[in-house]
Amino acid sequence: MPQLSDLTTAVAEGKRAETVRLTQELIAEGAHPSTVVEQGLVPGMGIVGERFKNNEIFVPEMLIAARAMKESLKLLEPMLADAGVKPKYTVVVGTVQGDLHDIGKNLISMMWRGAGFNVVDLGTNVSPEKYLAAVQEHGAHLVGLSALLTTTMPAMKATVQLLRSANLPNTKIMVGGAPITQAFADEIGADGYAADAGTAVEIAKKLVGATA
Ligand code: B1M
Repeated sequence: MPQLSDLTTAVAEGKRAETVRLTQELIAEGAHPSTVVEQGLVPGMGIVGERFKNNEIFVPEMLIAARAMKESLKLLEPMLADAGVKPKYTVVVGTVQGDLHDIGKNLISMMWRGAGFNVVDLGTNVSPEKYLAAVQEHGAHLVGLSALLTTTMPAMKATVQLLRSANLPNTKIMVGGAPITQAFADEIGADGYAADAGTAVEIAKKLVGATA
């Protein structure tokens, strides 16, 4: 029987076919999809990040590992998003300008869909203006900004500033991503911050005033 640690190793080593196979096997053995994500896949990317920081691997290896994780997430998405409820709240989500990291943002989107939100995903490298246009077009109750680079944190701040200047009293702003902290969220005037996908659901529901 496969272990979650085997999946962590497969992602860290960028073994796409093995990552998919282990994901399938773990699910077949009864593992919960969010456990597979949080205790199998995410730690694998943590290892990749450490190795990259220590110059043991480079961008291509990071990319290969990311592809393996994405393949597995594709498989898990229907299970994570199977809420069966009619969406009542709309969330616009994206990774901020200059930032191409999308795995965390995609994971948050899946969890939000699973929690019954209508999610409008703008993708990566999203300019402040594009967020604003989408929020206005969709009448979003919440806008989620993700940033993975310290160098793109200013873009997050600029986006919050633009959204605030547009006076949207019914739209809450939520931020997250590896370098983001509650202190930074407070400093730039966001309404909410979450460190991980599970908390992101909890905070999003609280911000829009969802009861269930
Ligand atoms: Co990049 N990268 N990367 N990278 N990369 C990091 C972020 C880094 C920490 C690696 C390291 O040095 N240890 C480092 C940033 C350092 C810093 O800024 N301090 C880094 C760097 C430097 C770079 C480049 C500059 C490298 C280069 O080119 N020299 C470059 C930048 C490109 C760009 O964006 N302009 C780059 C490129 C890439 C790849 C393209 C190769 C690839 C991304 C592929 C993709 O996303 N499609 C990549 C990867 C894979 C990583 C690491 C290894 C993994 C990121 C990831 O997917 N994690 C990462 C190291 C790490 O994070 N340990 C690293 C898994 C994911 C589930 O977690 O995204 O953190 P995460 O999301 C979490 C939470 O943060 C939170 O919930 C999620 C689930 O728990 N969360 C939110 C995220 N968004 C949220 C929003 C919310 C709430 C919570 O509300 C709205």
